Amino acid sequence: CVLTERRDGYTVITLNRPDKLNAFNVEQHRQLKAALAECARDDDCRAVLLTGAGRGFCAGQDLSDRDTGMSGENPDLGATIEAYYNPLVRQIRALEVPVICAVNGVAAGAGANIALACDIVLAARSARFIQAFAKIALVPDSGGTYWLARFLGEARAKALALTAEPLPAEQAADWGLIWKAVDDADLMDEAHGLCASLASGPTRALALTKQAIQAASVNSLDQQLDLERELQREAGYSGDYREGVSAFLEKRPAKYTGR
Ligand code: LHQ
Repeated sequence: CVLTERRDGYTVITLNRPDKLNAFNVEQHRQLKAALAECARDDDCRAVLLTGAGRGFCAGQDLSDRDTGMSGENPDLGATIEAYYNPLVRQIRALEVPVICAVNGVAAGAGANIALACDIVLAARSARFIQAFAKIALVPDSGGTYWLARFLGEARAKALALTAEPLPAEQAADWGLIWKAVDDADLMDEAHGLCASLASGPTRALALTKQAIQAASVNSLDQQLDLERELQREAGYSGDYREGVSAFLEKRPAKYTGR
């Protein structure tokens, strides 16, 4: 239920349970985790493109799946989250290559929040983001309360989470929740173009940049300045930095190897 495809420099991961709008069962969690781990191991994978098959991106937890440990008299949903969703969000944030999400259709519940965990989110204009949790008497998870509060501020975060109203892609982009909304027909071309371009970029510097921006939300300015100094030190030792400066001075395009 997860397809992976190697392209030149990047890997495409497609959630593939289209009849269920790619809702997560245990197997889809297992396969996605393995696919992301393989991307982390593979030096030739310098970006990841995450998307969904069919008309939806992901409808969150498969509410009909018994194996996820979420049904029965007193289900421990905390255990489900600890076993599957939290590790997935952490895995995406820790991956040392950019993760691009192409939200091809509805993204609901944990499906919306896993998209928001990715580094750059493009969405088809017809796509909607739904914090569906309140509809089934649950709390936003997979970082939902963190992304919403941080990207949108409390006013919009609370309204979206408490009402579970769908947020159209265009508005999500206008509000700064995602990078951009793209015409449906152009979504995948644009996402592939972005991945190809990032995959031929200075991968190490991009990883350090991702790390720094993620740290910014909890650091003071002083801590962040110190972190930037250390990461810049590391970037400065890279072959790609030498190449970047040489290419600039020689007025030619840089040829980055990711090292
Ligand atoms: C589904 C689902 C689905 C199963 C569509 N499950 N079949 C973490 C840990 C522990 C516990 C619980 O949760 C979590 C995290 C979460 O993600 S909780 C939130 C779970 N997700 C939802 O509540 C969203 C449920 N889905 C919907 O509200 C709608 O399907 C949306 C708004 C996403 C799309 O609506 P439509 O475009 O009208 O499509 P549809 O409802 O007709 O769905 C198409 C099919 O997919 C349908 O099956 P059927 O056999 O009737 O064609 C749905 O039953 C199935 N499906 N989401 N989450």
